[in-house]
Amino acid sequence: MKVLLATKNKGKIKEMNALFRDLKIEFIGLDSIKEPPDVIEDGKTYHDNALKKAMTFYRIALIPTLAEDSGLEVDALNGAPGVFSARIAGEGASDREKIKKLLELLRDVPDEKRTARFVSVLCLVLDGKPYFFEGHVRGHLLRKPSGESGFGYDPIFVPEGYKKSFAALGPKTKNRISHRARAIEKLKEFLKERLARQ
Ligand code: ITT
Repeated sequence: MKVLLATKNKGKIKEMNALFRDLKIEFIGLDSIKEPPDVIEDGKTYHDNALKKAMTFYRIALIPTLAEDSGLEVDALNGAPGVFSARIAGEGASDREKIKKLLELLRDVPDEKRTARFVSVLCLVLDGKPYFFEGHVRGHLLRKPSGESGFGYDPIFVPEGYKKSFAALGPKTKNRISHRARAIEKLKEFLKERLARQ
């Protein structure tokens, strides 16, 4: 089965490819589309944004299309940045700038109140119909970045039950327990059933 992976985030592409290694799915990237449009992520929810991204590219490519919207919800910020996680430091800001901005917002928040969760919502459009899969992971946020792997807020997010950040734990551990891994687990169950019926 060929699936268009509708994301421009290289970190996500790498993780998705690793997480789908055991299924017979060939991912095609957005570089296969001539002049891919920029999708404005103006939805109020992850579901709205994931649907908009998946549907936009499905209508162009007309093959099964997978998109994801994800974010980091910080308890001390009442769930922010959430759907704005990619734009917390303005459009086009680097991961380093985003982390810096978040750490500034959390400067006066004590260690025991620095709890947060990552959320991943996948939208798969198959034959024009959307299917959603959701995953979460809880953890807490460090005061300064640590570790080199992953992307986004990985250097400051320590998952529950661990002492190191996702970036320090490395891809093997992250891909077992992350929000994305959990959402993809559900999507895989769905696809296995579908592929068995074909
Ligand atoms: P696409 O829309 O092209 O998929 P994006 O980077 O804009 O790429 P999102 O709109 O879903 O993706 O933004 C989610 C942001 O949340 C992302 O840019 C990261 O900063 C952060 N994020 C999501 N998942 C993460 C993870 O596994 N590790 C670290 N940060 C993550």
